[in-house]
Amino acid sequence: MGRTIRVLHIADLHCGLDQYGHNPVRRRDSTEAFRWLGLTAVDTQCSYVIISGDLFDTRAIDPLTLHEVVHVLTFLRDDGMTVLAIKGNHELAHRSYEGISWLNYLEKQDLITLLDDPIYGEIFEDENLRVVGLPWVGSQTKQALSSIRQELADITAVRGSTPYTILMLHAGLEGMLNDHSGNVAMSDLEPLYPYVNCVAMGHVHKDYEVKDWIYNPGSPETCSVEETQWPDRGAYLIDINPETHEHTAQLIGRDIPRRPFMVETAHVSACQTPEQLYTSLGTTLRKVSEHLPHTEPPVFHLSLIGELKFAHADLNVATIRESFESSGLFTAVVVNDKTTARNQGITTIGDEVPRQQLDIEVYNQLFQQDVRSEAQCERYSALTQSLKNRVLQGASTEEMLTEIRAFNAAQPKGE
Ligand SMILES: [Mn+2]
Repeated sequence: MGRTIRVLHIADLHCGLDQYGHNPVRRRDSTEAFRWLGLTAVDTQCSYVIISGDLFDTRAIDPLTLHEVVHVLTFLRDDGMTVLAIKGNHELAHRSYEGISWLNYLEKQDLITLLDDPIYGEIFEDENLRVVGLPWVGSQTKQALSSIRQELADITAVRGSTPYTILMLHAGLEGMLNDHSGNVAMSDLEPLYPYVNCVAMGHVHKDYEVKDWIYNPGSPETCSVEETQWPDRGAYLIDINPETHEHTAQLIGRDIPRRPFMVETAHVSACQTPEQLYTSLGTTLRKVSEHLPHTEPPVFHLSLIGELKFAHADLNVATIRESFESSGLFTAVVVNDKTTARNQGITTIGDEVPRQQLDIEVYNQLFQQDVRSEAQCERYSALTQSLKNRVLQGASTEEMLTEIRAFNAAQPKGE
């Protein structure tokens, strides 16, 4: 067994991701993950770091993110590491008419080697290995793969042998996510098998590998809550024997100290009023606070589910979010309203119904959706209709208030 060279394969770091509304802690989390991976590459004596697209989250990256990324790339360069990158779909030119992305800037600073030919792929080669990189080209990927295969076949015909070869690709592989969509299929990649020892993918944020040949590490940080279901994702350490062309790949995503996420659901159907719901969520907060991760403050995702017993207009998602935020326990709080309305859907009423009667019918159905007004929906509807007529007749605010006060005073007993 000859010498082994080690490669850190990463993608989809999305450095600078502005998640949950200008949250500086979350922005920094993305570059912290990159820093940890850089330190790991040094500690594990990698010779190469390959970044298969989406190092940055946006083509218009902010200065602090650039500074933090440059810091990592600088210590990698000082350590003698070769860093190879391709552009992902998030790294288009800063100004399209000039065609220059921040990755071109990093290359001009001698911090990365950018493989950037969108038609034939660009080839890097040294004494250990060859790397072919194709930037994100979307629907042109199949055509480009065919060109790359032809180019590698031509080179092999001239040289008579091939070095260990990695293909870097930023593309979705069909069938790897539930929606089965992708830019390339296995049948597009298979013709490259005689010329490529390892396909190092990026783009899909879920980790996957196929036949000890295709590797996709997925995102090291969590770019959306759906990604929390893939806890192993984030990076591969690939050990290559350049003589025998054998390799082994180890997924090390679980070791990345990424921001913990807590995902909870709250059932709203037992709550008859907004106040009861807020009380119940207070209990949820107490329970959650007893199970906090022992590391960093987590991102907290709360989904409200079930049938809402009161009017949707009285469900104040911002207030709920603020009540969790004010606990100071979380890095960010997200509240998703997935509740359904009672007596859902306004039933259709015939065309011939007079306008006033149609109005009453619609008001009745709306008031029936809230348990607090359901029993008296006809009284509420009559009041609404009367107030509407007054508005149309140009009544004063005082006249309207007088009617509402009279309505409240006549409230049936026990209500
Ligand atoms: Mn991505």
